[in-house]
Parts: sequence; structure tokens; C-alpha cells
Amino acid sequence: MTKSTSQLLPIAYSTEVAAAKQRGAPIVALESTIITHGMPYPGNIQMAESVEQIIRDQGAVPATIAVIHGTLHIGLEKHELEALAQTTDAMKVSRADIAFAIAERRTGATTVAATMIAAEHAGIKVFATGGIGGVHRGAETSFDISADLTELARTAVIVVCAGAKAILDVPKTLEVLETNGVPVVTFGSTEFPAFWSRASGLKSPLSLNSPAAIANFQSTREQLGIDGGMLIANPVPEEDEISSEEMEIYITRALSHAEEDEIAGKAVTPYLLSKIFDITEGRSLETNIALVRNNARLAAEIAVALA
Ligand code: PSU
Ligand code: MN
Repeated sequence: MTKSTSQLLPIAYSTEVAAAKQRGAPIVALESTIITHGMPYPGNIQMAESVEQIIRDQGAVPATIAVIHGTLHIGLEKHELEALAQTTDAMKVSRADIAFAIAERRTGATTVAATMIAAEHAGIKVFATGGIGGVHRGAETSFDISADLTELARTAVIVVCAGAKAILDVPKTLEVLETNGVPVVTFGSTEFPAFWSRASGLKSPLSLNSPAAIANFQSTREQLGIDGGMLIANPVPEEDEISSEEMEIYITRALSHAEEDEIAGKAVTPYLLSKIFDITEGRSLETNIALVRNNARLAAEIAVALA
């Protein structure tokens, strides 16, 4: 195993990613908060490994990103991925704290925002995840708006997700993205998807039907000198979805638990995901895994089209 470590920043590329960079092969970034804070073990490692394989099968190279004992990893070796999946005390690092985790030699899993920062630093243009953070319900009093949204506005990475989770205020999430000039493109549909469900009842601001068209749109933005990223929403496959009517019942229940337990800040998203997992007896996790796999496939196709 050869690792290249830069003198300035403790950064390590996996063998596979280092080789891909050298030959200019397409690379797809993957986040790690979904592994440590989004899913229980061992479902999380099964998801992470199968998602990496899907990217390889499409002719691209996966780069799961995390901070391990203060080193920023761009791509994880198999044993590192397995160890991270079993870590119970990893920090959840976003823009505010990714440098803190490195400076203080900590282990941290990167959110969408922090993964975008690391991907751009490593020259990776496409990133696949499950769902992005957004404007939380009740944000008018809590001010809880994910740093993922402002990151999309400033960092030039294409993020492929399954929409915004219905635990959020989805209309307000779309408003904030629009204010920040982030293109929101739904793949193959005119309706913006809601993570576990294909329907949100909201029209997608933009729609495109092929990876080549998405790559061409991004190239055109670059030619115009427009910086920042874009959000690709990829609806969960029909056979894996849970309808929005059914999800709303579970979400309402999870939200009332969160209120009783006075959950706030960074803990909100992981808390709601695990409550919904319990309420649906694991069915939400199956849908979550299916949609991440679906997003990895599309992200790899976009990365290949860009290369
Ligand atoms: N989507 C998932 N599971 C997750 C997340 C998203 O299916 O765990 C994580 C992502 O890392 C996202 C983060 O960036 O939740 C958003 O957290 P917050 O709302 O605290 O910004
Ligand atoms: Mn938040």
C-alpha cells in the first residue's frame, strides 16, 4: 500500500485513487457521515462497499472521504473503511470543523459540505450521497439550516443525491438553493424527489435526462465563469420507494420524539434517521441503501461523461 503524504497538509490518497489521478481516470467522491452517523453497523459497511463497487463497475474510481487520526483521506483502503464503519465516536465534520479535526488529530466523518471541500481540494468533480442537509422544519425559530446549502453555492462539485429528506422543510430548502444560485436538476423527472419517496409535490427547478447533458451544463457554467456546485436529484427507483403519504406518518412521529428529547444542532439529522429506522423496523434503511446505490451509478456516469 503506497500512500502519498503532502508536506503541508496531512493528506493520504488510497492506492486506487492515487493511480486514477495519475492516469486522469474519472473519480467519484463519497461522504462518510452517512456511514458513521446515518446508518447502523453492519448495514453501513455493506452499503459503503457495494456503493464503491457500483462506481468501479461503471468505469470510475470511488474516493470515500474521512479524517482519520488527523489525516485527510481521499479514498479509503478496505480495512480503513471497515474500521470507520465500526467507529462510534467519530466527529461529524462540516465546513466549520474539518480543519479542526485535522489540526487536533481527531477522527471525523465528513458531511456533504466537508466532503465537497475535500473533493475540490483533490480535483474531484463529482460526488454521490444519499440526501443533502437543508432547511429544517421550524427553522424560522431554530435557525437550523445545513451548511451543505451554502457549500453548494461556493464549491464547484456536482452533488448527486435523492432529493432533500422529507424530515426537512423541502420548499424552504429549494428557496435557499435558488437564492444562492445553485442549479437544482432532477434527473429524468420534472418533480423534485423527497429521498425515500419519488414525489414531493414540488416541481424541480430544472430537469435533464442524460449524464452527457449534465456534464455539458456544468462545462457551460465553467465557460461563463460561474463558480459553485450544482445539485442533481435522482429519484429513488420505484421498486424501492416508500410513498410520501406513508413517510409523513413516520416523520411526524420521529419529529415529536425529537421535540420531547430536546434534540438540537448537529444531533438532529442523525437522531431523526435512527428514529425513523426504528419506527419502520429497518425498511427506511433498505430504501436509503437502494437510493445511494442508484446515485453512485449516476454519479459515475457523469464523471465518465466529464472525463
Ligand atoms: N443523508 C443521509 N444520511 C446522512 C446524511 C445525509 O442519508 O447521514 C448526513 C450528510 O452527511 C449531510 C448531513 O451532509 O447529514 C447534514 O447534516 P446537518 O443537517 O447537520 O447539516
Ligand atoms: Mn443543522
